[in-house]
Amino acid sequence: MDLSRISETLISGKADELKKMVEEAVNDDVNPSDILNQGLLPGMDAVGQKWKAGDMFMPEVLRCAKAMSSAMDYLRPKLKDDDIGNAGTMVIGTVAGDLHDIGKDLVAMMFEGAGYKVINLGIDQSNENFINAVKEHKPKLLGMSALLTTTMPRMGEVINSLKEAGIRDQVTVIIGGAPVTDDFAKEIGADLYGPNAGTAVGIAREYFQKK
Ligand code: B12
Repeated sequence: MDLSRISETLISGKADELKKMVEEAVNDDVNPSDILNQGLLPGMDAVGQKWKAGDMFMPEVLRCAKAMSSAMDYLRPKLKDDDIGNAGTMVIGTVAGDLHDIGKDLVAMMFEGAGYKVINLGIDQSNENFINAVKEHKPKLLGMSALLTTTMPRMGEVINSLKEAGIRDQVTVIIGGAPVTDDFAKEIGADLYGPNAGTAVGIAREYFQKK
């Protein structure tokens, strides 16, 4: 099967058709990891790029994200342990007082696709929840999202709590969200800033390669 057809169907946001195609590919003995890496991920990447360029609007992006999510629900159990988690673990969540999760979930999906085991804490996560999750899962990456200028400071507080708990150097912190900037990330002592789901994985990859 030509896996670019999977990408195209994902970009068109047709969830049922996409799931059918992914099932068909699995039944045709296409390697599930190829379906992910050569079909779904390039598709989702293109969605991110199109949105950034203003060629796609939010309702369409959401349709694509839902289609990706339901295809992943089917594909995930078929991926080998090697495919999931071989890049490391990522804990991600939206900070306390903030209920926005669309962008965070896209970021989570991209990292999952890139081979991370992603623990998505959800929205409105207290500083304590972030710290407890880092202690419990010992992730390579901690991702925090904030969409409100009023909740951005929570990110700095979590980083300070990591320092107080003596575990700051055990995890790489990546932050993002519409009002977040690279300067803000530097100011609060985050390691990385990801402007969007399409580029965040690459930014993290480059960072770990240099490290
Ligand atoms: C959808 C939305 C909502 C939805 C959220 C639904 C949901 N499930 O998420 C609802 C209706 C609930 C909502 C509520 C509110 N919202 Co609202 N909302 C938006 C809106 C229109 C779109 C956000 C979105 O989903 N964008 C699409 C995604 C794909 O983009 P993104 O979130 O930016 O994420 C990308 C990047 O930022 C990055 N990223 C995001 N997180 C992370 C994390 C990491 C680790 C990395 C690397 C990258 C990354 O990658 C993502 C994908 O490319 C924005 C406007 C805007 N243009 O941002 C306002 C906006 C964020 N909301 C705003 C406001 C004020 C509110 C409310 C206070 C409104 C009210 N008066 O009730 C409440 C607050 C609720 C709360 N406590 O959180 C303001 C914030 C203003 C400010 N500067 O603080 C905005 C900017 C609208 C505006 N212009 O006034 N909102």
